[in-house]
Amino acid sequence: MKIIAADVVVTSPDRNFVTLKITTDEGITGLGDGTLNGRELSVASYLADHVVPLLIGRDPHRIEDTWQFLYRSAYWRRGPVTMAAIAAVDVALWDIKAKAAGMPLYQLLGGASRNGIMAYGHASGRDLPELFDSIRRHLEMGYRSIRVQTSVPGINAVYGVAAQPSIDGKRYDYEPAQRTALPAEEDWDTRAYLRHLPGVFEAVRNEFGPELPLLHDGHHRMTPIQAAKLGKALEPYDLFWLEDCTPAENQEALRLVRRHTTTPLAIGEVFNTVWDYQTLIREQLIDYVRSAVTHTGGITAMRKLLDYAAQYQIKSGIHGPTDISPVGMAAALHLDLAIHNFGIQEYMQHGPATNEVFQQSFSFADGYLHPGGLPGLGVELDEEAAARFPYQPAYLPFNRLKDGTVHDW
Ligand code: GCO
Ligand code: MG
Repeated sequence: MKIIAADVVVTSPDRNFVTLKITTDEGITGLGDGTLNGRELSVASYLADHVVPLLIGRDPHRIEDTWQFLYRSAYWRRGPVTMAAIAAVDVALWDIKAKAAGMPLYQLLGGASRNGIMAYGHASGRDLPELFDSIRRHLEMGYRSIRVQTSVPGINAVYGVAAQPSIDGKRYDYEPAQRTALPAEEDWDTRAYLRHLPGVFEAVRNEFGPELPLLHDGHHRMTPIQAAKLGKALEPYDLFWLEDCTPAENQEALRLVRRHTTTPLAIGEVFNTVWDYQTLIREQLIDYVRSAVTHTGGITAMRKLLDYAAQYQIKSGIHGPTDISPVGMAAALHLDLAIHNFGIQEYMQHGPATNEVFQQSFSFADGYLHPGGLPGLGVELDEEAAARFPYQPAYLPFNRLKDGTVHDW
């Protein structure tokens, strides 16, 4: 089999997505996700200008060789744009291989290690009643594990909190990127957040009981000592995890957090290679790996990263916000089903326009996702529908402290 074409499709149904479609001389096609929120066009150019010409004529079955070739022959290593582009190729090739084999992709990764994939959804509220409503709505939608984000008194806009409650009761309408020409400015105060959050978790536990798995995302905003303090303060509420408590590119910082708290820690959605986790995994400073298949070099690289983590009893918690396309989500689900050290899968639901562009075969019921039984990833791209939604500039916001200092968002 030979690759005869590779097309980059940029579409913006509910938000921007970058998709690579690889076509073979035998008529089998494969899809890969290269969406990088707020930097979509860079990945599209990396693919179209520098990668697609290298793919034509290659044997699509040689996935490991293609991965190593794209990684090493660029000379320049790592980085989100490069690794998202490599991921798009890698996932498209796995899709082709599985379609050629006539099997759902998870079968090629070793087969199912479980019956379903436990998923968590994002509840949020500006105050407790709104937060409780959102949690109830997520339970009705089938979620059995819930991430809790809440406004903080004195701060105008906080990461993860929907501007208004969902109208149809079915969709979660928090979307990190905003369709603005420039990034929006938000405000932040870590001390106010640290004072407020433990009380919120106490109220949620009192209302929903001890069993419901609860998660929280610190979104890189704390110093190590602040993160240690928060982890300790949240211990009575038995979190499933505290995510991105510090800007984790300083891996050693987690030693200090770990020394002070038994709250489980999840890190890595902004990482893109196994090297970003070297100290974190070897010293067992985290409990969950948060990388996205889409941003970490695809299934080939994620499998290696998660196998490495497994030796240290560290589990998966694959990134799955709306900025991972249905193609990237499907790739995550096949991997989740196959690996032994699965932890949990993030699942933020896409909107109707996205579901029209990407026809999907996964299911979600009673807390569990399943990728379905179609050959390959189980996702098809409707290119005519995609063409109806051209790219729209959209950016993630950023934070400033009260005195004007730029802070992690
Ligand atoms: C999460 C993430 C996202 C990111 C988003 C940025 O845990 O789901 O923090 O919401 O903010 O992916 O593009
Ligand atoms: Mg996060």
